[in-house]
This record gives sequence, structure tokens and C-alpha cells, in this order.
Amino acid sequence: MSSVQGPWFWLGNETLKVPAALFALNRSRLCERLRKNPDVPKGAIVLLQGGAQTQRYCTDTDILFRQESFFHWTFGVTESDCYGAIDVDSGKSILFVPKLPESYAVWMGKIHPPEHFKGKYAVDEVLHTVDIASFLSSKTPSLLLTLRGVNTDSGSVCKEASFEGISQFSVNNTLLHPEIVECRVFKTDMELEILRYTNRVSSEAHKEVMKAAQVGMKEYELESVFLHYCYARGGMRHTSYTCICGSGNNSSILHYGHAGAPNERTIRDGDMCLFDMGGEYYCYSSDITCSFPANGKFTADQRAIYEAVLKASRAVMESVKPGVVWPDMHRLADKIHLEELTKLGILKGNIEDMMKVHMGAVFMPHGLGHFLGIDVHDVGGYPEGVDRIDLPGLKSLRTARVLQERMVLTIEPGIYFIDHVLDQALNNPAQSCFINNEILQRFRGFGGVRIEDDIAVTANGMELLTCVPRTVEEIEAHMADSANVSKAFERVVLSEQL
Ligand SMILES: [Mn+2]
Repeated sequence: MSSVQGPWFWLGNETLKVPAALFALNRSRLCERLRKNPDVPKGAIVLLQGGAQTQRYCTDTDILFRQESFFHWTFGVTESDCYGAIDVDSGKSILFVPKLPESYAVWMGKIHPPEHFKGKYAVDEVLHTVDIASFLSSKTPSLLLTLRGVNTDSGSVCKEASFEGISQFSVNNTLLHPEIVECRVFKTDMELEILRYTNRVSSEAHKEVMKAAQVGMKEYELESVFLHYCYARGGMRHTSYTCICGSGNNSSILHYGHAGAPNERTIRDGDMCLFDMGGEYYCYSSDITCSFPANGKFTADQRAIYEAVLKASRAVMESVKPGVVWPDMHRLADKIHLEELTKLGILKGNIEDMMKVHMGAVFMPHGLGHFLGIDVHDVGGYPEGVDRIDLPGLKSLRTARVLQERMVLTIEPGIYFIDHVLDQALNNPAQSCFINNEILQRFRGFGGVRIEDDIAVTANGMELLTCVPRTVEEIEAHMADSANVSKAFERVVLSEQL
């Protein structure tokens, strides 16, 4: 990107400077799309409502605020309880900030005047939220475009803007959503810069974790190493999702790490570890999984499963380019997994026949990958006209789209030995005929392996954003060289003098 003048979002030290121009460009891209939409009349105004500050249940303890993703994409505003408007014809942007009571200054610090936010966010005008109705009526918009639509991953509906006095306006809440979602699917150069940064920092944090890993540690100790690195070095106060730090059989639990299973197991000798963690900077995410042996040395079985997954990952990467159908990449990964599991003796028979009965989903029940951006499962996977494929494995894909330049996705093949899924397959004659149960028994309790990288689709192929040790040799060499682990992570031993 050419040099962009400030203002910036920047947390100092080595953290990334993100120009406010990123959001000006997003707004102008959105307006351009809306102006091309024949259903949007001249004189329309987009109105978005930002996220609200909330508290823990019935208490007055604030929950750490993180901006709503559409509002962040459009304005880059970090404060809560704001609104933003854009005049579609002119592209002019107006930010509305809450008028804070004087008592705020006592507890929360100086109350900034609107001019402060105008400079901070490089918008055309800043007013107070109490003035939304009077400001908008002075503009006599033909239509207010508010944001309402279903998130295709969660099924939840985003919260449409509302304010006192909105009933005097003509409002449309369906036109905006598909247009802004489609804008978010394609990342600008400035957005790609942030995603490179979130990947760089999170990759380094994963490397710290792998060096710090030792038999006898709790899984959460390593989660803590990751969080500390991301925040201290990368300015990442949030992660993109709850850290998944599974060891041993826990590495086969796809979303391990939740409150009911909070990364609390003691890591044992001979365990595989599967750590899926991603830092978030200025609301832009990353999503990386590293799988490695707890003691730093792969057993023959661990190496075989790991290299099967790596082979699938790299085959997909070699095939990814504009025009490729994403579900075909999922099938490619399945096919390689089945071939390798056959070589290992866990499976027997014809690979094409296995594909027909969806053997791939027995070992990889999730989708191959998803869009990534401001949300870790980013929007736009299933626009109008793209349908979910209702088949095992493929139905878990968060997008079934044809790849295009500037899409950012994860590539995350995995092989897991999940008792429940294996038992189902063994009880299904159409599938059990392909399984050599004697050899499979050896892998009960193995856990799983996932290799997850983030990529951007380019004109001819893809750019790999993630940079961590990936081959067996790289991982073993990296873990053997643990002399450089930061002293900050050494256990505290109380001095006898105390
Ligand atoms: Mn992922």
C-alpha cells in the first residue's frame, strides 16, 4: 500500500500502526456497491449502531468491551455505545458518540469533545448520540439503511440500529446486510497487512508455547504463555476465540477448552498436544493450530498421522487459487487422509468406494476451513445462491463458495480418533468393512492432529500468512532448542530467606 497519512491506531513498541484510512476505504467500497444496487434510491443514508458496554449479570462490573464487527469494519471505533452514519451519495461519514455525564470524568477520565473523535477516526463530522434524530431529519434522507441479517455460522440475527425518533423515517433493514457482508469477504491491502501481523504475532506465540511445553505441566500453563506473548509483545488484549489446549485424548475434542473442560489436564509423556489459539489485534483475528508431541519427539504412529495431515494441508495449498470450489478442497483432504490411513493399515479397500460412504468424515468430522477476518468465522460463507452441502463432513463447511482473489481462509485438515464416531462407523456395515479394527485399537486414546494455517487467495495461488514449524523435523528441532524460552515463564520458587 502506498504511504498513508495518520491518524492511526497504534499501541506503541513493535505493534502495528493501522491507518484510519483503512475504514475510509471500507466505507467508500460499501457506498460504491450500494450506489450500483438499483433498489437503493438516491438520498439514502446508512445507519449503524455500535456495540454496547455491558456488565456481569446484575452487577456493576463492566465486561471488557470489544466492538461489534460490522461497526468496527466501517468505522474502526474502539469506544462503546456509538452510532455511525454514511451518506451513500457523497460518502460523507458522521460518528455519534454518547454525551457522557460529568460524573464520568471522576471514574473514567477526561470527557473528550466531539473534535477529539473527529481527529482520532478521520470521519467528516462527530455529534452526540442524543442528536441523531434531529441531525438525520435535517438531511431528509429518502431511506435509512439499517443492518439486519442472519449470520450463517451461528444462525443469530445482528442487532439493527434503533434510536428515539426513528419512526419518523422511512427505514429499510434488508438491503444493507448482503452488500456489507460481500464487502467484508474481500480484504483490502490494508486489511491484509493486519492479518499478516496477527498471524506473525500468533505464530511467534505458538513457537514460545512449543518451546515451553514440558511433560508434567498443566495445559492452562501453556495457554497462559500464549496469552502473555500475544498481549505483551503484540498488544493483543483479546484472542479471536477461547484457546483450545488439548493433550492426550483431549486433542480429539474439537472445541476443548470451554468452561466445562478448561484446559486443566496434566500433560503426560507420550501425549500428542493440539493447541488451537489465535490472537486478535484491533478486532482482526487469527486462527492457528499446532500439533506436537509433548516430549518433543514423535513416535512412529504420531509421525504417521501427523504427516498424513500435513500431506493433505500442503496438497490443498498447492491447489488453492481463484476459481477453485472450496468443497472440492475438503474432498481432496479427505482423499489424502484415506490413502494415508490405508497405508498405515487402519483402513483397507478402494479409496473411491470409501469416499462414497463418507469415510473421510469419520476421521475429520469438521470442515476443511472457513473465512477469516474481523470475525474468526468471518461472514459471507453462504450468500444467496450458495447452498450448504448436506453430507457428512461437507455440511460442517462454513462456506461452499468458489475461491476468489482477496478471500482469506483457514486451511485446517485434521485426523482424530473420537471413540463415539469410531463406534458409530464400526456399527455401520457400509463403513466397518473398510476398517481394520485390530490396528485401529492401537489408536484409541491417541487424540488427534490438526494443522491449521491462515491463507489469502492471490491472483495465481495463495499467500501463506502463518509461519510456524510444520514438518516433523522442524518441530523436533524447534522443541529441542528450548534454551531461549523467556525467563518470565520459569516457575517462581520462593526464596528460603522469606
Ligand atoms: Mn479454524
